[in-house]
Amino acid sequence: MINHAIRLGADVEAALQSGAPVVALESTIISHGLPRPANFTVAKEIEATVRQAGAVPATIGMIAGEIVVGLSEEEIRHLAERDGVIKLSVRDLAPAAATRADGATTVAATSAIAVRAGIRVFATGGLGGVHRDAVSTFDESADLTALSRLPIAIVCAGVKSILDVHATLERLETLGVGVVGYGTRRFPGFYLTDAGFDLDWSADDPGAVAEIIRAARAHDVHQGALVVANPLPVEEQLDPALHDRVLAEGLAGLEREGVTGKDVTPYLLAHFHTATEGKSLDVNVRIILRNADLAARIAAAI
Ligand code: PSU
Ligand code: MN
Repeated sequence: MINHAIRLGADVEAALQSGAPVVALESTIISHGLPRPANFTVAKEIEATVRQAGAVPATIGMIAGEIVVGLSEEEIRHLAERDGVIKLSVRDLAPAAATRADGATTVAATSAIAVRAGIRVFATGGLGGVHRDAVSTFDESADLTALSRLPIAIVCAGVKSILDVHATLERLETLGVGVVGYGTRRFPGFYLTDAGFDLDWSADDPGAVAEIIRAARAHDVHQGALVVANPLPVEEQLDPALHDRVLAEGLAGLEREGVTGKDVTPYLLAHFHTATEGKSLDVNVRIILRNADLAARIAAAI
């Protein structure tokens, strides 16, 4: 019989035991969201950023069927460089474990594992959400339903701009997921600073976010996640005209090549990275590093 316990990295275990701040990090962004060889370098930079800001990074993924919270550098390299690493949402974890697969966890799976391990702050790039053609395809990321039932704060630059952002915000409301703008009352648009929608709540520093998290814990009434939406400064965003053109091409490519389901997001991100000649990659990396830094400061403030 296989032992299906979750393995904690040594640093993460020590930090959780002593109550030191820990930030969860996902691995799908490494295996499926960023191109090689930058993905491995960026994964290491994300961890270094979390450490510099005073927290312990816990990159989460699956190695040979074992869920690991706090992957080692060699394990991260494995997920970054190997072919056949599976994109794992929550529902995939058990079959992947039973067949001893190597897998990278999405926002949904990473948050579920993080909460199980006792980690309450998570940094990523952009959330999954409602896809633009969801009315006919029903394609809505499992990130949304996972966040509706998980007490975790997730620092992101909004939802990916490849999605129907308005519909995603409506679903977040329905599902009871909190959304607070970091230093803004406008919802960020991932590659773009502003997705064009107002927010009801904002917080201006890590302490203010930590206070919201403490209130939620004390009340023990709201069980869903808190999305901390951290926009890129305008001068660092992708050129909006370039963004709109590349996105339109990418969406047409999906149709032409018959891409559906879990391949849609990786396809569109890869299209951006090639069609912008790496400009979107630079922006994506900036987004993730800024979110990692903020998440660490929030974890330290709790
Ligand atoms: N954000 C990024 N890059 C990514 C993703 C998010 O900047 O690769 C990944 C996350 O793991 C997220 C997933 O959970 O895309 C959503 O995929 P889908 O739309 O198939 O649910
Ligand atoms: Mn989907």
